[in-house]
Amino acid sequence: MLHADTSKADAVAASTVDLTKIKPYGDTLNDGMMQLSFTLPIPEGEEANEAAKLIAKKMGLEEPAVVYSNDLGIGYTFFILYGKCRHTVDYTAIKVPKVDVDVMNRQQCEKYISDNIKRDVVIVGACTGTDAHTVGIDAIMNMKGFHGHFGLERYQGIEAINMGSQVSNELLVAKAIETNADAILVSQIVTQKDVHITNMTNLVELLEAEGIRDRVILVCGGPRISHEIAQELGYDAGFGPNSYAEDVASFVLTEMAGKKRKPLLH
Ligand code: B12
Repeated sequence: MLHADTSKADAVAASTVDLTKIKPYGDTLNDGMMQLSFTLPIPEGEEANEAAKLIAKKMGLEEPAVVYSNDLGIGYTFFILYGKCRHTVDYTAIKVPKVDVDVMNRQQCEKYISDNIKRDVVIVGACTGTDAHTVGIDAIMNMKGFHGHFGLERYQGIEAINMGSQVSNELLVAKAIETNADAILVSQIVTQKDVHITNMTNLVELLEAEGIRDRVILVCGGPRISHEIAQELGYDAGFGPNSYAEDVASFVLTEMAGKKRKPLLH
């Protein structure tokens, strides 16, 4: 997408890009220039710079240059390098599985509830297992939301129950049953030893054991979560970085109205 202040000359250049062979852009189109940063466990100096350049070369960067290096104080050095990427990708061949929903804004969601669902929608959410990163689930559920997008608590017609972080799957399922939840939201960041996969799969198994998996809409999110991963793990949808409450609300509401799910107790 071109920014509003992009000059006409740049706009012409962008329209002539061969989308089957795109590569990074620095100064002139297709120059391949890119910047990368990393840390090496060696002290700052000429040898360290050379090591950083060799790493970049092995990664396929041509003419790598160290433009910044900083001694981290413990025999480690941080680098920023520029270099030319020689690879291209075919942008036209890319297909990313995405949540397929027309996103409504908050007011449209609220109208959708009163027109189509005609009762309050209950959504229970938590950051589960050992994961203590509350900010993501708060961004989606809490009143103030994220980046100027109000959270679900702000939506008329949605009862949003945010259980916080380090919530066990058992507790989350119990809460969903107690509140007759229409949807369960799970936030997961911690991925050491794929702990998020075990944890997220365990939730699906618990819901199945309770016989309620097909009666709740199950949504997950987090910086490493994609719709594809979510579906592989048995979830209805997955949301990654830069998702907002309206994305989730639109999905949950259209799922509720579209599919004839038998809700928990409604
Ligand atoms: C803040 C922070 C912490 C804080 C958390 C405080 C809190 N109350 O949340 C503290 C200090 C506790 C912490 C601890 C740890 N952290 Co930390 N932390 C971060 C940090 C800096 C920011 C995360 C954040 O708040 N992002 C902002 C939110 C808004 O973004 P988000 O979570 O992606 O959420 C958005 C989407 O993903 C999505 N979303 C998220 N959840 C959900 C849920 C649903 C249902 C939906 C629809 C959408 C959705 O919507 C949100 C808004 O768009 C990140 C690095 C970074 N810059 O990302 C590391 C990071 C996440 N932490 C990391 C690590 C390793 C840890 C520790 C293990 C460190 C340690 N060795 O102790 C511990 C783990 C503690 C634990 N038990 O979980 C790693 C994770 C690496 C990985 N494997 O992916 C990161 C990436 C840092 C890094 N580069 O290494 N951390």
